[in-house]
Amino acid sequence: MNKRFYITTAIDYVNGQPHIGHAYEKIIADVIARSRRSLGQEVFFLTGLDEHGQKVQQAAQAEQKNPQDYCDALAADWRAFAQKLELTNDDFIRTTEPRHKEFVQAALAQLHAAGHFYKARYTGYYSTREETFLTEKDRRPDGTFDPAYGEVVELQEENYYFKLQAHQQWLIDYIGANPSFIAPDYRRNEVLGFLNSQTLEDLCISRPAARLNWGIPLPFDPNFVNYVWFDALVNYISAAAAHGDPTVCAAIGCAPGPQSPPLALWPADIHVIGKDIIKFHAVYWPIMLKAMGLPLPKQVLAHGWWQKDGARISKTTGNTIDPIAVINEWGLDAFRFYVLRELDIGPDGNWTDAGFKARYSAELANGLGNLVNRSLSMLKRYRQGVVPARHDELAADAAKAADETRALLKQNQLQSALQSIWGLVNRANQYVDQTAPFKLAKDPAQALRLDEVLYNLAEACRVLAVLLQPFIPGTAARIYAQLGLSGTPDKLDAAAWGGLTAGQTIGEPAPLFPRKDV
Ligand code: ME8
Repeated sequence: MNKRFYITTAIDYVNGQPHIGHAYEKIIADVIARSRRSLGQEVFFLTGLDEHGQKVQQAAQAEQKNPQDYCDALAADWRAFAQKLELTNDDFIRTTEPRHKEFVQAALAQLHAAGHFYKARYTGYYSTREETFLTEKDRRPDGTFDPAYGEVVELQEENYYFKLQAHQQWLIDYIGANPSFIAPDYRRNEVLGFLNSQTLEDLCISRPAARLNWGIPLPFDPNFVNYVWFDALVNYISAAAAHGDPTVCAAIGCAPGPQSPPLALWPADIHVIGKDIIKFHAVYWPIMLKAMGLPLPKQVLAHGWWQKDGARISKTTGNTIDPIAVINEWGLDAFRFYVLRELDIGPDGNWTDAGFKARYSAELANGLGNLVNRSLSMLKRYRQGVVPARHDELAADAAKAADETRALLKQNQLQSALQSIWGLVNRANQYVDQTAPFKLAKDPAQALRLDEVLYNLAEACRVLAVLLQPFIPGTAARIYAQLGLSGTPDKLDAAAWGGLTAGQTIGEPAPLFPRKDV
């Protein structure tokens, strides 16, 4: 059984509709998943929904629905959203599914039996919005708590705690010895800075069912439900167990599911997450896994946050971007291209409608779209759509783009890969201007030269389709179809120059990105 390249996203809270941040993260993971398949790896891509906890319970209450009905209705919207983004996820996990709940209980029972939990009484402050306990250390200099915590109440209650402190030095050493565990680098340094300067507080892993009942009951004490973050993080291994992953099933003692054949998934290769939830993934999650006797994921890849017009995206201030509206107006690939080209994985990004339109116009309509349309239209007009004999004038430029893209995709450098691919787009457009095929066509003595130019252009378009497939798969498929090629350009090896055969007939050219008056 070959281990698959296992990539996951954060599972989103179902307390509202998806926004650009959710879309961005899922597209990053999808492009990496498609890239790895294109490079010949077997991939398993997981995404899903985080359905328990106070946020969801309160959102359901606000709509006077029972939480399960509320989640079921919204889950349909979120699944449809994944389809709208053309995600190639292999599974979609919901934390209210029996397969997940049973697994969480098995993991909790095992950790409890091994002595990782203790029960204690807590007196202090609690942020309902963040579902987290606060201490005096969390107060700002003026004595108040950050408004991001929402209402902070004083609380006294008994709960179960997970012993974290004993693992602190191990985790510091692990992160030090595995520099690619947290990416980008500056996020690793932040986590190390935190771990080196503060003593880890034990993690409260329960909530009294009397206060919050929308959660997974602790198997050893039904008066409590599991803290939503513990429940949520476990999705990455409960899904693996559901597919019969031998490593997870051996550690947790769960029976593999009925599917056949079982898949080897764990450890995950990449958890794609946002910067705000790095502590959960790079501190709590590794310690949970260690306590369960499981290897750690190979990488936690943290992206930044989108803002709009320089301000934090927020429903209350109304500066949201509805990805579905953008996709309906401009097309999915324009959206996928913009978020990946505009923002590298790491820093925060700023969405402006003007910036979106400028990239659409310059890079998609006038760049790629114009290149493909004029290349294929000229081939149709001057050679009845029949591919001339092979010629290698742009072969070195195409090989450079392909080699760079291959290397960059292996490092998940999506933005740089797009820059490299556009190096070829621009070179080919420049080649049209330099060789002026429309002039060559007027001179019968230049017929051979025109053949050469037309081959180079058509073949450059084909190579571009292959390189672009992970990013803008619909467009890549359209370029292939317009070239008269069957199949999909889904293997990077096909980027080798010379794939178009002399004598084959292309299909119908049609604009890929219609120009819009903006
Ligand atoms: O945190 N820009 O769920 P969530 C970019 N259920 N990314 C953003 C963003 C923005 N403006 N807003 C949110 C949760 N995100 C938990 C995760 S995983 C075991 C549990 C990202 O719906 C955010 O960083 O609040 C996170 O990675 C994802 O969207 C889901 O956020």
